[in-house]
Amino acid sequence: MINKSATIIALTAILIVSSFFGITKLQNSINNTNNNDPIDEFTQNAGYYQLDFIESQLSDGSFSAILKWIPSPNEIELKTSPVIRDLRATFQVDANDECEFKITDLNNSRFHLPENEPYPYTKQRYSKKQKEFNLFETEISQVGQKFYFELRRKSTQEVIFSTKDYPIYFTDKYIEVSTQMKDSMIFGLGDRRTDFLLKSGKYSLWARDAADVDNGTPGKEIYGFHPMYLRRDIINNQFQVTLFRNYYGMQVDYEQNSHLTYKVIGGNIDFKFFIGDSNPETSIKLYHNYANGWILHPFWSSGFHQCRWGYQNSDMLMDVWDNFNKYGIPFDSLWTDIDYMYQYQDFTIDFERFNITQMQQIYNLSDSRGVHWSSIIDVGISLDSYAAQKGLDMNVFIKSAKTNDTLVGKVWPGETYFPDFNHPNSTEFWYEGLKNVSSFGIIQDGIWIDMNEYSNFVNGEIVPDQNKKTKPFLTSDLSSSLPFNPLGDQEIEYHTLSLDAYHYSGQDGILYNSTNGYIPTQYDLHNLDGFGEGIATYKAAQKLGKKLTFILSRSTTVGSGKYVQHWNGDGFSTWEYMKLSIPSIMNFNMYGIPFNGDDICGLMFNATAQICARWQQLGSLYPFARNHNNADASSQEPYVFVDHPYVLSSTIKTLNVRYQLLKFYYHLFVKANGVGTIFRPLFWSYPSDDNAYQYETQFMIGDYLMAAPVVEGGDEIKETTHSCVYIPKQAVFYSFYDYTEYQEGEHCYEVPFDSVLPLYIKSGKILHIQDKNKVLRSRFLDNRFSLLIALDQNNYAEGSMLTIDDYNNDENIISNCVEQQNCIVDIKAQGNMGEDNSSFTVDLRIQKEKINTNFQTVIIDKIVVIGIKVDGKSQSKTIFLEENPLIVDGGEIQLDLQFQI
Ligand code: MIG
Repeated sequence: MINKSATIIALTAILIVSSFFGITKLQNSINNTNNNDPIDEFTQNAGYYQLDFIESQLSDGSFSAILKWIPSPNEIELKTSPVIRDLRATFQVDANDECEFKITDLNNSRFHLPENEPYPYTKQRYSKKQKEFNLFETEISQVGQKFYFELRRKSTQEVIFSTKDYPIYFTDKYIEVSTQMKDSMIFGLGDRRTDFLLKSGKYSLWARDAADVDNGTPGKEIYGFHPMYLRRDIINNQFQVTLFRNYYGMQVDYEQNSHLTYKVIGGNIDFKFFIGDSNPETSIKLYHNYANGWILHPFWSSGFHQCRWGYQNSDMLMDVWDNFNKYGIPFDSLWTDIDYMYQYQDFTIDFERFNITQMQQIYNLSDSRGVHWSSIIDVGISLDSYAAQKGLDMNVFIKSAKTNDTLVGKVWPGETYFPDFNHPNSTEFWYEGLKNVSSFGIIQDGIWIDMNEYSNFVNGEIVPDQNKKTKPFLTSDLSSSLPFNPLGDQEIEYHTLSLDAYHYSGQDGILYNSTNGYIPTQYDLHNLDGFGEGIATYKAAQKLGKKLTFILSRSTTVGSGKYVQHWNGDGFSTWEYMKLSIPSIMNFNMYGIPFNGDDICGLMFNATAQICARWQQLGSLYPFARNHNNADASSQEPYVFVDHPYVLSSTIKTLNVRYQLLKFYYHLFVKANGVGTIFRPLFWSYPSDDNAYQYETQFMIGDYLMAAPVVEGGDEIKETTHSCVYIPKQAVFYSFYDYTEYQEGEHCYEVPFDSVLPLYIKSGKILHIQDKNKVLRSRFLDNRFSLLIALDQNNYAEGSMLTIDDYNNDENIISNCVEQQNCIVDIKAQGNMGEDNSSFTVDLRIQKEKINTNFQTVIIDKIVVIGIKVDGKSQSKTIFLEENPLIVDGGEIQLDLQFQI
């Protein structure tokens, strides 16, 4: 007591000299020390939900139960958020490895998203829905007792989810629910930039335009909304995925090995569980299947991309294009950022600065040097533009609750409206806009949708004041009345739209079909804004005749992968951001948007030569590889570092490797058929090796290749960096470059600045690569391959490849592969050492995967057998088949290779 009053006296002394602004601030902090946070006041005195009665029970284990709030005598209810006293808890078995647990109000009348397209929904899968086949079991409290729910894995008895020792609060705008988290490690809960293994902390989920690194304090979330996590039970080495199917803003308080608490400002308690096994991929595939899978990108987009904010005119584009051509840097697309537009207005080109003839030359794909045009579209529509008029006529903009008129915010072009992608006309509106862009004589092959959180330069909205010349911005009363701010000190309307802004209401709503007249607000739909734009853009692109679409969206949510691809958004040209790009890409693979990348060499700040070289090396195996820079940083195209020629030479070398692997990489996407991950952490292939979890910057491409990028600074004089690779227990890898064998443990070496990405082939795998030294555009990769057969301890290896000769024709890929997966052959090799130890044979078999496999001609003209053990040492043997190449064009192929060693 004495101490406290002493503090207050000291503060009063400061108040005398501080401004009025200062006074309010200090008083706030005094209030906080008195601890009258309404949530604390409520939860510290609140009652609990009692299990009133069991309503129904099914033989598969499903049930529903009625809960009743038992208030405590000294309860202090939240002013703006009354307790919902009567609830229904339901547990539903969807399959033997998939189930859900929900708590809703009795009429299920609170806002929630439908469970059908475009949203993720439960697919009917073949499974015997009988209790004894379930991989899980449940336990709930006794009738008349405080309600709890527990889900366990039957085989191990590990707890998957349990509210047993934690309260449940269900009020109108504040819901709290927790689960125990013992002996667990978790991954996910994005969108954020942080390590892959989630540390204890408070994590906000809310779509926001920001470039923060998340250290576990609230308000550090970024663009997307993915309330799912993958959990590993450490004791049993089992994996499962938990999705919280609630799209409202939330905060997750996580304490490693203890508990995880969701604090959310609306909706229902709605969990979906996917029960995998000891292979993390099993759980993720179940999750992706539920999330409607992900879409295949066009082949060209897997090439290298060059972008910059600040290519202000077509002369500058021409200069970049010339330099790429002159230096022979492989690339497939040259991007334009907001610079190309007329006064930053969507669907326009500023022809004064961007000469259409020059553009037509760069983007002419019949010229061997031509590249694809990818360009940005922002979500805000300038009030001054033709598109605004059109949009007003079609009534497709988000409305202000303050003016009951179109909401006005501010982005690059000045004041803007924002499309309401719930409006049935919005699809047509967006299509008209994109069609306009395609009428100028160049084709927009990559569509980049930015600022779609929605990002706004003012907080809330601009409200014109008739009496004053100024136009103040205003936030909504709704946000100030929320009992809980999931973003902590960060204002929830900071740089986005007012929460009370409203959307279209009607049965034909695209994102939400309102049947009872309910008008959805930004508060309900904020985290779906980018999702809505993604769907509209996808539909427009389809209508414009694109077959496989490439739409790069900054904001995403559960299910976005069916429509768009993604990049990680803004970051700095620092080692920290470079390193964190790796877990971000792994995360988006888990979220079901595997074609993802980070801005190579970093967006903000000046990239040093060393960072840019290392980032080009790392980025050469990002699924999506684009060098991107902002307007006020120094140039960072690979050729500008004239004092450090290693940037250019290592970029070319490492991109040549990318192009050698381009068809192999693409084949992994085709083979995955819209579910599963491609770019993965090391432990994905070695889940039972506890050490593997510590190497977060080593990554796997499928289950074939492992990269150990250099992500730290080195010796500027010697121009090398000391770097290590960890090989998991019992694993064997071979260098991709010289086939040296690497056995379990850590191996350290010097990596020159001027080098390729350290890369290793997993033993037991067959890669198909294209041994071309310089193919500068993906469309010039032919149908000739080399097989790299990396034998395991039993002299066995396997792989697969596509039976497609033209990857550039989308129609060809779609009709021969995508729908039925009928363009794949399996390749198997069994090696045998001759009796005399001087000859070795390889029995190579190529078999179609499906009866109705479509065969176009694929040629194998070189085979490298790696890992032949001679006197305990690993050797390799290269066999050239140029005279008599292996032609994969149907049937079964069997080849016996015999050679001396
Ligand atoms: O307010 O279009 O993340 O890639 O270069 C910044 C300019 C807007 C943010 C994107 C970034 C892009 C930039 N944009």
